[in-house]
Amino acid sequence: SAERSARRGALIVVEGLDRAGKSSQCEMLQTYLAERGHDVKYIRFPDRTTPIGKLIDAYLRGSADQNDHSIHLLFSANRWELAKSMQRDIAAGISIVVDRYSYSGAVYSAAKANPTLSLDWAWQPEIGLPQPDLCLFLNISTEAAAQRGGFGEERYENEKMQTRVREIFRALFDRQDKVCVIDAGRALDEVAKDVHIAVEKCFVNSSRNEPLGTLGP
Ligand code: Z5A
Ligand code: MG
Repeated sequence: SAERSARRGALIVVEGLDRAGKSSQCEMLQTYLAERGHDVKYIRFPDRTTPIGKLIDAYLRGSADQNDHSIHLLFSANRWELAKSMQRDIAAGISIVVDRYSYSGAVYSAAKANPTLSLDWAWQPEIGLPQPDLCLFLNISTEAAAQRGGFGEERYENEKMQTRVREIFRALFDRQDKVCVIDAGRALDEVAKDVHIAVEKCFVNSSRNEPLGTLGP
């Protein structure tokens, strides 16, 4: 109906620890939604293709160093540079599946245990970015993640960092609305089934009757 097509798109974020299967699930979700007639895009953060993204890529690969605070703000700036186009797409009825977002941004930086880089400090630059309608947290044990291949070469891919990231994700999601925790330690299709259920629910009772919100403190 005309009323239906006038609805804005949904902003769906997929978060989680390393190897939880975020990118795999994002791709499957994009296909699932497209097959059901939704206009849908898949984006990922960091977006390593922009000038800021190239700085982030060099940092993650270890070919360039950055001060903890500087790199944190670059990750955030990488989201801000896409915020307008995300808002435009959503208003035009396009749904967006986002692979990592502000939650990873705050958590990985806070996990460095830098005394002047608290979780609260890390969240501040995220305030005002588009607010997801749904955040799916793909939860996986350290052991199950390890079975999907050892640590990679990138900067944060070590046990000490990943353990702290796990704890801080938990602390952050205790104070966020609209978070759906999914057991990602199962087969791809089983995880996907739960992802689809959560997304369908979000599409039905959606905040999409209201304008897209912005992240608060
Ligand atoms: N970071 C940050 O510090 N600040 C920020 O603001 C942002 C990010 C946005 C790079 O992110 C780093 O940036 C990351 C956080 C930090 N640091 N770390 N560590 P990234 O998103 O580019 O990282 P990635 O390497 O693309 O993602 P990932 O977390 O490692 O993987 P994933 O996307 O969750 O999983 P996947 O690629 O879908 O699957 C991993 C493997 O497991 C693959 O071989 C799959 O085939 C397999 N897999 C997936 N699902 C399953 C199931 N269900 N069963 C069996 N096998 C599976
Ligand atoms: Mg990924």
